[in-house]
Formats: sequence, C-alpha cells, structure tokens
Amino acid sequence: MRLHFFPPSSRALGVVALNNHLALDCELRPIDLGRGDQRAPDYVALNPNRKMPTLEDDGFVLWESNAIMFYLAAKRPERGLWPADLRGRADVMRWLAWQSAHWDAESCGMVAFEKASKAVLGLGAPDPAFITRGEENFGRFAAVLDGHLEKRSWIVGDRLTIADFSIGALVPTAMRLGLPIGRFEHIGRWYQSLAELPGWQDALAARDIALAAWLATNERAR
Ligand SMILES: N[C@@H](CCC(=O)N[C@@H](CS)C(=O)NCC(=O)O)C(=O)O
Repeated sequence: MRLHFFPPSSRALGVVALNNHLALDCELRPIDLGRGDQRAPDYVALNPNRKMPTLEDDGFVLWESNAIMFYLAAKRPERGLWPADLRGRADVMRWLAWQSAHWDAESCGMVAFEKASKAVLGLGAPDPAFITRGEENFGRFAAVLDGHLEKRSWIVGDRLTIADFSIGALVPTAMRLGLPIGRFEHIGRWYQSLAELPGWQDALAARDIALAAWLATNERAR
C-alpha cells in the first residue's frame, strides 16, 4: 500500500496514526500542496478532487480520509477498530459522517481552511465571516461531542474505533488555531487517552516537525 499525503495536514494525521497503530506496511509518500503537487496529471488521475490523502493498494485507489481509515481497519479485523456487530458499525458510520459534515467542514475544518490552508494554497486572506461562523459551529458541535463523552471512554461503545482517530485528528489543529477546546473537559480527557497511544504520538511528532519545517521554508520564500 502507498499513502499520498501532505505531512503537515491534520486529515493525514489520523490516517498515519492509524497506520502506525495497526503496524501496517504502507509506504508514506509526501506531496506538497503548496507546490501544487495535487494538480499534477499523475496525481489527478488518482484523485480527481485534487486533494489528499489518497491510498493505493495493488491497483485499487481510494480517497476520502474516513474511507481510507475504514479500509486500513478492515485489514486487521482482529484489532476491532471497525466493529463486528451491526449496531457498532452503524454507530461508527454515524460519527464518521458527523466528522465529515460538521466537525470538519462546518467547524474545525472551516476555521483551519481560513486561518491556515488558504495561505498554503495561495488563496488569499482569511475571511472573518467564515471564521466567526466556524467558531460558532465549533461551540455547538464540541458541546455535542463533550456531552457524548461524559459517560464514555471512547466515542463508540467504550472501545477504540476509527471514529476516535477520525475525530481526534482535528483536535491538535483546533488547539493550534485557538478554538476553545479547553472548555470541554470530557473531550480533553478522551483526547488525552488517544494521545497516549504510541502510534498517535509518533504520527503527531512527525506531523509537528513537518508543519514547522513547511512553515519555516515557506516564510523564507515569501
Ligand atoms: N473530505 C476529504 C477532505 C480532503 C481535503 O480537503 N484535503 C485538503 C488538505 S487537508 C487538500 O488536499 N487540499 C488541496 C486543495 O484543495 O488544493 C478527506 O477527508 O479526505
């Protein structure tokens, strides 16, 4: 398997952490979104959205980080990150959909796009109206997650699943961009447990080094 990813990205962080956690043999192939690698014809042939991450596995190509996480987890069914029972699966699907529609696109990802991605992609200045909307949505959806975690160790059924990797991947970004995640004590406790996994720690350390290096190089270039 081969994962095409932008090392500073939080969407890649969850996939890389999962790959580490499952000790899968997946080659990590970096692309640079700032340089426009996602628009190169060879890459567009794999992912016509011109976005990362993208996974290749012996001729099978998969994009969308949550689908990639499902695929990796299903390769190691004995680890239980994709539940065996119908309700467990439906519950994980619920939280992956929530992550994509609300936690990412409407809140953490909306603020991250305005405050960070636009600079990477050369798309101009942040729009304060979108930042305000993303911050308001963050308060709404973080309260949902916090309430859900009040009586649970993990997001689904008190066992670690890919829902934790998917939703957790945006937490460091939320912290870095000043979203008030510290107000949500149950999210803080849950994220702490996730951050104690060795595979998560390695992925986060590599992500932080890549982000600092990318920022230093691109600040110099400006
Ligand atoms: N829903 C997608 C979102 C992917 C996404 O938005 N990736 C961004 C970076 S984190 C990207 O590749 N942007 C490049 C571009 O838009 O040019 C997923 O979870 O995989």
